[in-house]
Amino acid sequence: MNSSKKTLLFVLWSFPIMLFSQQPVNIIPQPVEMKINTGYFIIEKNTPVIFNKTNAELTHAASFLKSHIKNISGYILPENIHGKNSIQLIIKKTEGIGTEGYLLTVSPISVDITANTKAGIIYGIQSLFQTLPAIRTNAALRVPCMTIKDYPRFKWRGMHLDVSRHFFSPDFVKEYIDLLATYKMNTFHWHLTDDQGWRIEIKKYPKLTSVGAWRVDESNSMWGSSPQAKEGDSATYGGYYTQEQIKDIVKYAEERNVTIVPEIEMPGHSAAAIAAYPYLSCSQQQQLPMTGGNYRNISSVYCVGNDSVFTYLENVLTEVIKLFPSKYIHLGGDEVDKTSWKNCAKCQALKNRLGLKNEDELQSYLIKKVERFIISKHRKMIGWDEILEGGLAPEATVMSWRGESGGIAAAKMHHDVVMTPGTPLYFDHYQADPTTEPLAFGGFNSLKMVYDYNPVPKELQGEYEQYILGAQANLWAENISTAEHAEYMLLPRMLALAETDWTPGDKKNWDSFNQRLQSHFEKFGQRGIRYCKGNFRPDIKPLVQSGKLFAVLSSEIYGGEIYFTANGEQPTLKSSKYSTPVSIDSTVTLKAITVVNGKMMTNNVAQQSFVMDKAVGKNVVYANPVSSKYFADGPNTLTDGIRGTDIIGKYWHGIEGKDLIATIDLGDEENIHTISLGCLQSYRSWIMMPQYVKFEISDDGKSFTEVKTVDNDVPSNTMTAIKDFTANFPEQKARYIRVTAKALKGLTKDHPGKDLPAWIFADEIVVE
Ligand code: TNX
Repeated sequence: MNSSKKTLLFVLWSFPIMLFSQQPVNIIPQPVEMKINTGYFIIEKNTPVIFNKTNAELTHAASFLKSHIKNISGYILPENIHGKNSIQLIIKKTEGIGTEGYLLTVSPISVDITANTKAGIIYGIQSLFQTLPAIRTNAALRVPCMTIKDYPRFKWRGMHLDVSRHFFSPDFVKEYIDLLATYKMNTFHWHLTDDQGWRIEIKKYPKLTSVGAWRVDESNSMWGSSPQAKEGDSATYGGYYTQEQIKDIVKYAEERNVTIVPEIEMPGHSAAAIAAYPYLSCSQQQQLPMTGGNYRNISSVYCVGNDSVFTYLENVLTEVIKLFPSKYIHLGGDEVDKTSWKNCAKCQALKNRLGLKNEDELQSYLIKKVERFIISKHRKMIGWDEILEGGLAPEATVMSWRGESGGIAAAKMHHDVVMTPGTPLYFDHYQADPTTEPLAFGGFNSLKMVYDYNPVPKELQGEYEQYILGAQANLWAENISTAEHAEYMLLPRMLALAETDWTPGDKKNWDSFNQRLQSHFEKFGQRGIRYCKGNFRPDIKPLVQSGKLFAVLSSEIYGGEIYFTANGEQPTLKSSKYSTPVSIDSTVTLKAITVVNGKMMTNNVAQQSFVMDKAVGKNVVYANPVSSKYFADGPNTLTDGIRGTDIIGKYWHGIEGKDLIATIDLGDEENIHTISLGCLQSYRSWIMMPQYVKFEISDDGKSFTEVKTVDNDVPSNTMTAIKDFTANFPEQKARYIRVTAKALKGLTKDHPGKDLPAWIFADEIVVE
């Protein structure tokens, strides 16, 4: 080929790329159908917005569009001037997109957004915004040509905010709502009342805010052990929303198609209300709102046997219902300590009069009675999954937070359900390596865990699926006192939830999401919004394939590579680079780091030990049952060859308040000289070392001989520790091994849960 031909070919090949190379479209949540075409529509200062002015909803949507364009460009777009290029908003009957869906068509001469409702128009506008710069710019506003057909998978796409444990300003609440709306979330669950502060002005009960909204400032203490308020202390820390502010926020949310579901907690989590009006409790004692999580000598539950409590609740709800147009009113109902009812003459008299079996039925009586009131006001009641206990109110919607089981039970009873299980949807839990993160409530819910969540559990697929309204994440604020920290816990996990709630399951793709996310990070950065950069610690997971054990290493970070060692040394950039599962043939500890662009992302190394010993694969029998909440991989977790790490929800067997007594049958008599049991201490999660561990052996499984007892030497105030209790002894023959980890009598007196049962967490039993 001569050189001029070569040049010509080069020009032909590269020409379309130069002309038509598109800026990428990184919409989150991923639209149902999207096709990117060549070319752009350019929004200029005189680009008109065309819509039917007689339609108030379209008029609102148009001003929403115009005000954002003005913010980023300074342009004040004209309305309804017919020129060559325009942006059109059209509400008309359109098949296949439902009530919240939209069609967005961008060509070089027009942007058309079509929907059945204002909600759809707003979502079309949000998708359009995501293609534009996030902050004031002099650059051209170029929108890539494309066609989108889009609608949500679920109708409840929720995000919660606890404003009681810490108060957040009205401006921040608006910013929060704005973030929800950007990602097409449509429900804001506003947790307005709790033990540590009542946050909504109620005209009939002014003390709810003059007293209940203010607590003694203990912000320098740990939440769980903060000193309680004493009579005479001055309560200066807090705040509340006036009814005028609430109306303004409701309107702001409505403009963005966000419904605010207010939560007024009852009968528990009500210490602040009781501080304002002591007659509401059984004891009727004076108190101040709680300063933290120490419930000693505090009344936090309304008296159910007192009629004036119901009058109060109805009066409060009447004002709440006037302020919030939401179909749903959240009544709380969680974590009710019913002891005060057991000791209260009025509550017991009511129980006997109604012939109720227990205090759970008293709670159910209260919730059902208040539900009737809510229904009489043409609203619907929603509550936490404890409202199932003692009988579910007839039309209640259930918010399943203690895992999915409450939600599954409710759906099977034909009740609507919102899924919000602690794992992975509690955004007050850690999202990255706890040693490098701000203090969180505990737990671990990474971005990918949120992304991978499916709101429809296996048990409900098919017939019961229709009862799942959607998924919601909760942001409890015990440890979150600033707007920046709240944003940090929210972002980017809410974006993963938004895609889970909106995009059909088969259209979700983690790698694509992770890649699209990068441009949202850039925009957060430009806007000064704090977000978490993610979990840099690699994940190490066992994999058994054809009877062989492997370790699978992965990283959530976009572009992350993993380097690892298997010889105990700290991994560096010179260690082995991970590509395929590592075969595990002997006792080994893998250590791994994440590397991005040739840079180690954290000094904190992921570590997982695998053991090969005489107990691996053998059956374990427990004298006291292990908690179903901490059952790890099943009954033989103590002998599965995988050691528990500092991640609590993984690999550990947990037992509350009782001795852990495990017996292993080795199958045959073996020569043994060492037995050990690994235990975890995690002070803030009430997990403590046992008093001691006793090791016994036997050849018949009936009569056992003690070989050694090893005392604990980890101080009770150590926050986190993993300890192997190890017995070395002269070699002996044995077939059965019994290990007893002795429970503490109760949590120690320095602990916020003083005298209450502690947990024992154990993994693994190693026999050599
Ligand atoms: C449980 S979730 C609670 C909240 C706490 C939260 C901390 C629920 C219904 N109750 O009161 O803030 O755990 O994660």
